[in-house]
Amino acid sequence: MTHNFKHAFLGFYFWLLFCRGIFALPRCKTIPSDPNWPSSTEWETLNNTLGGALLKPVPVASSCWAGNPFRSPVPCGIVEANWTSGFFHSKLPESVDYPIYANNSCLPPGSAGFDLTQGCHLGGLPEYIVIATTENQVAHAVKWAAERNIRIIVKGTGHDLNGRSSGTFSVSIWTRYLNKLERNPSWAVPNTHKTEDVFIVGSGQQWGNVLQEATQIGRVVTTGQDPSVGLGGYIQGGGHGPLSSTYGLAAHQVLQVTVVTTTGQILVANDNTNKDIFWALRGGGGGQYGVVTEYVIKHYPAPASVALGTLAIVPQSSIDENSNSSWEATAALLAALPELMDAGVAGAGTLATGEAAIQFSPSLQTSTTGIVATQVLWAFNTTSTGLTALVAPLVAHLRAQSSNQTLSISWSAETFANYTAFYHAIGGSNAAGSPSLVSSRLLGRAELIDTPREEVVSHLRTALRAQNETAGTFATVGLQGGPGLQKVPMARWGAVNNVWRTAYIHLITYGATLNSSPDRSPKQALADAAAYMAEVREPMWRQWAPNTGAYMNEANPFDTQFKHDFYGASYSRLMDIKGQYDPSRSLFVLSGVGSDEWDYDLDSGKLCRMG
Ligand SMILES: Cc1cc2nc3c(=O)[nH]c(=O)nc-3n(C[C@H](O)[C@H](O)[C@H](O)COP(=O)(O)OP(=O)(O)OC[C@H]3O[C@@H](n4cnc5c(N)ncnc54)[C@H](O)[C@@H]3O)c2cc1C
Ligand SMILES: *[C@@H]1O[C@H](CO)[C@@H](O)[C@H](O)[C@H]1NC(C)=O
Ligand SMILES: *[C@@H]1O[C@H](CO)[C@@H](O)[C@H](O)[C@H]1NC(C)=O
Ligand SMILES: *[C@@H]1O[C@H](CO)[C@@H](O)[C@H](O)[C@H]1NC(C)=O
Ligand SMILES: *[C@@H]1O[C@H](CO)[C@@H](O)[C@H](O)[C@H]1NC(C)=O
Ligand SMILES: *[C@@H]1O[C@H](CO)[C@@H](O)[C@H](O)[C@H]1NC(C)=O
Ligand SMILES: *[C@@H]1O[C@H](CO)[C@@H](O)[C@H](O)[C@H]1NC(C)=O
Ligand SMILES: *[C@@H]1O[C@H](CO)[C@@H](O)[C@H](O)[C@H]1NC(C)=O
Ligand SMILES: CC(=O)N[C@H]1CO[C@H](CO)[C@@H](O)[C@@H]1O
Repeated sequence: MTHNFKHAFLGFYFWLLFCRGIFALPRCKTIPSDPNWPSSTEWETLNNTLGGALLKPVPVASSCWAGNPFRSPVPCGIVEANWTSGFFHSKLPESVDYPIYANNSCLPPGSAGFDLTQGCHLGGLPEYIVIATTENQVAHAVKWAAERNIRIIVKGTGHDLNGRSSGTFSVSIWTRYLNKLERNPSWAVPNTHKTEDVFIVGSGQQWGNVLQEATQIGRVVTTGQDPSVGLGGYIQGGGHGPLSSTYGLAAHQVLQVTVVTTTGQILVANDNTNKDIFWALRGGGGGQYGVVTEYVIKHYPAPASVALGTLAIVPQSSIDENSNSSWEATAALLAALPELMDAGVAGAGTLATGEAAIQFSPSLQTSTTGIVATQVLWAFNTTSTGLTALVAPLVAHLRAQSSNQTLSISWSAETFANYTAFYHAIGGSNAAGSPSLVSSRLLGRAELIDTPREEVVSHLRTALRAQNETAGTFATVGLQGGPGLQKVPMARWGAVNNVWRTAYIHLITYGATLNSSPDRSPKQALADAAAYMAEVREPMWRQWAPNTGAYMNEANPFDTQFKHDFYGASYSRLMDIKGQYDPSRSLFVLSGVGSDEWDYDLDSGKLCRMG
């Protein structure tokens, strides 16, 4: 009896194991301390199959640490001097712009988050990196890793604001040398008898190179504002820039994608074939469905000239009346933007408070309790005179509102003879290396114009609040939606969150303090900043703009409503596609589809299913 019972029990136990093995995925991704982590011989075999393209990461800042534990060949002084340059990190296989998401694992002295007690480890960096040059290599590597239950990440430039191109205990596919850049003036458009003049571009290319190639033949492409931004994750998240309000987002320009899935398939996806993953890769988020190797993209005629101007609103002093007046004027400015955009104006601006305002407005002598707005505006195929004529009524309106000299309102404009000179002038800082956690929202007419002005002012005050009130903070005002998006045909829309269709402004706010310290690990520091955003910013957006969402590439990855905010109506179809093409769930990113089923613990480095 006892014997039989024991037997039955064992049988049940083995049945359970059997079920887990066959039907259920393992709870956690395999890590080096697990017995089933591949042996060094197996990694060597993989390396041989990949033609020697497998790299054990060498944290570049290792040279700054006693004994240079990883033997970094780059002298520490060079690392220190370049740490805040996005171009620098993009050239390195392991490095990312926002190292807090890689657990600040090996930082140079003086950099944000540096902590002598933390030392230099692989830590949050990948275990191995594939320096990919061919699709077959990528296919072999990802299938190999997925079969061994090892986490896979994809790094192009490493610019990601939300750490989505880094990951502990992972194999990283580095796309930098998938750098094809060709024009095909008669590319056969699938499903039609037509041809189109296109660029065929490797996913690891950076926009500056593509634009340079385009402008040489009198054409332009839908880049980001900085030349260092890569195609890979930028396109998959949507991709806005100086031309998006004219032609739509970068995802809308894609006619074909070549993608390698974690099952080892190399797929060509377009309007005719593999339509579901083609749809997902246009706006459904980077690093989630497969490794894109190549894009076929549209290009457009270069404008004959570009007008560029700056409208600045600066409170004359910190007295209450001036301060209030600056908030009201800023709300009036935002309300005027949709009309201007419909008339062909785009741009990018900043709003700043506290001490931060001084940085943005040299004319401001002291910190302000008001807000400083610096709105850069541009328009194509026109001159400074043409742009000034469009902006003049707004400038006059703002000046009339401030008749008691509460504000200084200035406007100046110039004309650029060509797109290259304009792009150079607006080119951002390509900045990297400092921790930040943003919270953002897409705003349209309903939020900017139809919402009562005093409510907009109140939301703006919340949007520009800072955890450190003295330091203040800033926000960026991107005129990146508007008419160009409204004109995109549905066939070209892809999985981009459809709230972009009615959005005009992409407002990104900062202001959460994000400082790791010897007693606050990066995980805890991120959690603290996320808590501030969850308490102050996110509820404000939900009140002001409940029906819109956020641009996932520049948004709060800890937003608890990321499904609604980042993906909107596309979410459930994206879940299906993710399940189909990445059945082993090897590709995890923060706030990716299905990411709420997983817990990525930066302290332990473990990536495990919840529950
Ligand atoms: C200085 C700077 C300026 C920026 N300016 C703009 C701007 O003007 N407009 C805008 O829209 N955004 C801008 N961004 C945000 C930008 O969209 C994101 O940083 C985006 O993640 C960049 O993509 P990437 O491929 O260059 O970066 P990466 O960090 O390399 O990748 C980002 C994400 O995409 C995935 N990914 C990358 N390549 C591939 C691939 N080939 N296949 C599959 N997944 C891939 C990665 O796994 C990761 O999840 C800017 C960022 C910075 C740092
Ligand atoms: C892979 O092989 C190349 C070429 O033989 C070698 O340089 C490299 O160090 C190897 N990578 C690893 C991780 O051993
Ligand atoms: C991350 O950093 C913390 C210290 O800030 C450390 O305790 C932890 O072990 C690190 N985790 C990994 C995976 O490197
Ligand atoms: C600018 O004008 C050129 C013709 O000179 C035209 O081809 C192009 O489409 C125009 N661009 C924009 C953005 O209006
Ligand atoms: C400024 O605005 C605040 C908040 O709305 C209000 O309490 C205060 O009375 C205003 N001050 C002046 C001088 O208008
Ligand atoms: C200007 O100041 C006067 C006197 O203080 C006040 O009555 C008036 O309302 C102010 N006007 C504006 C536009 O603030
Ligand atoms: C573009 O304009 C700049 C500045 O006016 C000029 O130096 C440059 O030669 C121009 N480039 C082309 C290709 O016309
Ligand atoms: C707040 O910011 C000010 C000004 O930048 C700085 O001097 C101060 O140390 C900061 N306070 C905290 C608590 O970080
Ligand atoms: C690789 C890289 O970006 N190097 C730069 C580092 O900084 C020095 C000095 O500022 C530059 O000269 C290098 O080009």
